[in-house]
Amino acid sequence: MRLAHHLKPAFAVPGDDLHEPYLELAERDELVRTNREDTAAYAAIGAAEVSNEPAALLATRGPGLAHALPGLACALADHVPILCITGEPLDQGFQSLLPSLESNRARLTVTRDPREAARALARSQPAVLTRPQTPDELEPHLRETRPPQPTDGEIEEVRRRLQGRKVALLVGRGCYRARATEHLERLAERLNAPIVQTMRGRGVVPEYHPRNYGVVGLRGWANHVLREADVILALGARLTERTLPEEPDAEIIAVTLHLNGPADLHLECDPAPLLRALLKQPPETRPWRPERREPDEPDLHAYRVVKTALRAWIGPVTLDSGQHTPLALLAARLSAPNELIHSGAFCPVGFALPAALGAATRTPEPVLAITGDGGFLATHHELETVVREDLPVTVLVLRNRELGFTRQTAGLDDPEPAGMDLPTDPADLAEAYGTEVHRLERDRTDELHRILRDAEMQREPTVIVVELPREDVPLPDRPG
Ligand SMILES: Cc1ncc(C[n+]2csc(CCOP(=O)(O)OP(=O)(O)O)c2C)c(N)n1
Ligand SMILES: [Mg+2]
Repeated sequence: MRLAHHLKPAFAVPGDDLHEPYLELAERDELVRTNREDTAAYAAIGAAEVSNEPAALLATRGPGLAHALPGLACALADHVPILCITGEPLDQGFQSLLPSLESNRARLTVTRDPREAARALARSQPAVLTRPQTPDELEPHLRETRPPQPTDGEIEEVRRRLQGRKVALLVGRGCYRARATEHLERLAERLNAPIVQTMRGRGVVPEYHPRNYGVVGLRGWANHVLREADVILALGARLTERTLPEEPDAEIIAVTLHLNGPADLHLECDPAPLLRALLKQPPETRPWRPERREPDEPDLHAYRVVKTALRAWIGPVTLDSGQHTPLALLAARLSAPNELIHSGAFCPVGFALPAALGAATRTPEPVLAITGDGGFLATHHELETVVREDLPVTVLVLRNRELGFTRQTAGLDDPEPAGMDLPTDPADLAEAYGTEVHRLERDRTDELHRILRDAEMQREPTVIVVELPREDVPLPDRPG
C-alpha cells in the first residue's frame, strides 16, 4: 500500500457528489481544503514533486472539475502523477463538465476558421479560435451569420398541434438571446395562453405581466400550469430534470437550438421567426386561466438580507453558488432578464464577483455581486481589478463563517472538523484591496438598505460584509 500511503493528504474543495470520500478523509485528518480546485491541483503537483510520489485532489462535478483543468494540464505537460477524483455523473446536464464537452449537440467549437467561430456564437455557444487576431475581426462574420430558421412546413405543423388545445408557453433564456419579448407578450394574448418560465428564462416577459405565472422546475412554483396544459410550447428552454421535475402528460413542442429533453416535436431553430409566423396567422386555441400561486417565503435571516438587497439595488445583480442562490431566486421579481445574472446549469463558486466586474464594463449602472464568504474567498483577487479599473461594483458578502451549502448537504452540524469553516474576515481582505468597507450585524437590514442605496449613488468599489448565523435553506424535494 505504498501508493495509498503517499496519496496523503488529499487537496479538496467539497461538493455534493464528494461527501463520502471527503468526510472520510476529513475524519482521518488526511485532507487539506483549498478555496479553488486549480490551486488544489497545483498543491498536489507541489506535494508530488517534493515527495516524488503521486498526490491527489478531489474536485466536485462540473465547475470543480473545470477549475481543476489548468492544474491537470500543468501535470500533463510536466509529467507529474496527480490523481483527480470527481463524482461527476455522465448522464446529467446540471453541473456537469464532461457530458457538455462530449455531447454531439453541445460540442465545444475549436477552430481556425472565424466563420465557424461566428456560427457557434450565433447559436449561443462558446468557441475557441486558434488564430491570433483581434475579436472585432469576427464582427463581419457575426453580422452575416443567422441561427437556423424554421421551415414553412414546421410552422404549419406547430400551428396544427396548437389548434383547439390548452397551450402553455414555456419561456427559456433562448428567448432573451432571440430578443423575443414583445412577440411573446403578444402571442400569449392572441392564444389566450399562460406564460411560465425556466429559472434562466425569468424576466424575458416581465414577471409582473398578468399572463406570466412564474417559474417551473425543481425550485419553481408554477409547475401546476404545465400539469394542466394540453400542449407545452417550449421556446428557447432547456428541458431537463431541473426544468421539468416530473414528466408532464402534455404534448411538448420544443423550439430550441439545443434540444436536451423529452420533446414530441423538436424544431431546431431560433424561436423569434416562429413567434412572428404564429402571430401573423394564429391558431384558434382553447382559452384558459390557471390558478396563480406564489412561493412560500422562508423565515431565515439570510432570506431577509437577500430580499432587502434585491429591493434596494436598482442596477444588475449577480449571484454566486451557495445558500443565498435559491433564496435570491425566490425573492427576485424581474422586469428584464439581465437584471439578475447567475449560472443556472454550472453554478461555480466564485462566479459573482468576476461576473459583476464584466457586467460593469457593459452597463452604465452600478452592479451588485451577492456572494457567500466561500465564494468571496474563491475569487476575491478580482477586487484588485475592480479597484484598478475603478468599476462601480459593490460586493455583498453573506458571512456565515462556513461553506454552508456543502456543510448542509453533507448533513453536518459542525463545519470545523470537515475543514468547511471559514474563519477569515472578508472585510479585512477588502480593506487590503482599498475598497469602501462596511461590516454589518445580521439584524440591520434597514441600515443595509441605506448603505446599498448610497453605494449605488457613489459608484465606488464597495464591500459590505453581513454577519449571519449558521442556518439551513430548504433543499428541493428532488436532488439536483
Ligand atoms: C468551483 C466549485 N467548487 C465547489 C462547488 C461546490 N459548492 C457549492 S456551494 C459551496 C459552498 C459555498 O460557500 P459560501 O460561498 O460560503 O456560501 P454559503 O453556502 O455558506 O452561503 C460549494 C463548495 C461549486 N459549486 N463550484
Ligand atoms: Mg458561507
